[in-house]
Amino acid sequence: MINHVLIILLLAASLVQAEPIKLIFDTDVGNDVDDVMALCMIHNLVNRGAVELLAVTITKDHPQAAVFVDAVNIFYGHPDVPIGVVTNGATPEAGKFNLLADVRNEDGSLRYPHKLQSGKDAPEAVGLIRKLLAAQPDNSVTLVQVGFFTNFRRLLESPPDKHSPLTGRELIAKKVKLLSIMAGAFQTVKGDNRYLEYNVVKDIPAAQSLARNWPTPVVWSGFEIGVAAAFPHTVIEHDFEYVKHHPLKEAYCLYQPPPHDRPTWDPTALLYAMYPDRGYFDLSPSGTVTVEDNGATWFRPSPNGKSSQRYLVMSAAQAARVREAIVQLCVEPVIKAKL
Ligand SMILES: [Ca+2]
Repeated sequence: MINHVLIILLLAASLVQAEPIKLIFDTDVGNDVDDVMALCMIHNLVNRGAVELLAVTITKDHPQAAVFVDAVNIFYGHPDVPIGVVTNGATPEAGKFNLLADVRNEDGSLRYPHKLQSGKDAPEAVGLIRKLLAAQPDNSVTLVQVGFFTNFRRLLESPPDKHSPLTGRELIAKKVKLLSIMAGAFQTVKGDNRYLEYNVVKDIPAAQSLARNWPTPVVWSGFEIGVAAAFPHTVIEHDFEYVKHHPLKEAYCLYQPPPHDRPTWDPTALLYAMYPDRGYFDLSPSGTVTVEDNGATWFRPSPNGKSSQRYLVMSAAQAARVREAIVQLCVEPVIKAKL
């Protein structure tokens, strides 16, 4: 009898729904299509109840970027996700696919409806993040950064404000559980062991400050990881037919059409943050990442184990699993009706 009770209790415990991951997604959407892959994955995880998307913040300084994000959010049925924008940020050019937000159907209606008319109407990112973090339980928020370091560096260095008496660094230490970053390179790339990775070189002082001063665990997905798990272009060609127009398929084709397997840089940083215990990746020893003045990233193991930065390591077998997980999370059909 006691054994039966114990078994029932153990079963009940194993069936307890995990709390959704509280996520802030920081992106330079428009500069490459892998940001859109990651955003679609997030929305499908929201629909599964696995993620609570607190906000999308943007480091691409073009007003159409926020409008495109708003359009994708609405496409997936999440029109109320807060969007924050950078001011005086990097890459002010338009990008290759954010213009999808303004494409119209033959009847004049928007192909991808949106509420925001311009990023200029969205709040500035750092104030928005401070407000959201202040309202969350301690040690509960996951940050995923797949663009430049501008917003999170400014968050780190922000002073107390009306949302919190804490400095940015104190607020992060109190509220943030993990920062997962797509940036840098931690393996030799094309024979170059000092590969200068795009997300770092566009705002090197910000990357240096964050790498030096961030107070929580940080995991870096280096350039080599996304390259080793590139997105199969046949998926773009065949697996979005459930809907007439899909923003990921159209963005991919505008960015660089099939046949082209785009690396999954940003989705790998997201996948690790969502499923750190599923064995998709291994982790380096803990240590420190140094960003040099030219943007090169160097990892040094910490002899005392006190530092809490690591980078992703991925075997060929893991790469096959990672690729498939990213594909399936991208192509999952949009839920049109509540269950
Ligand atoms: Ca990106």
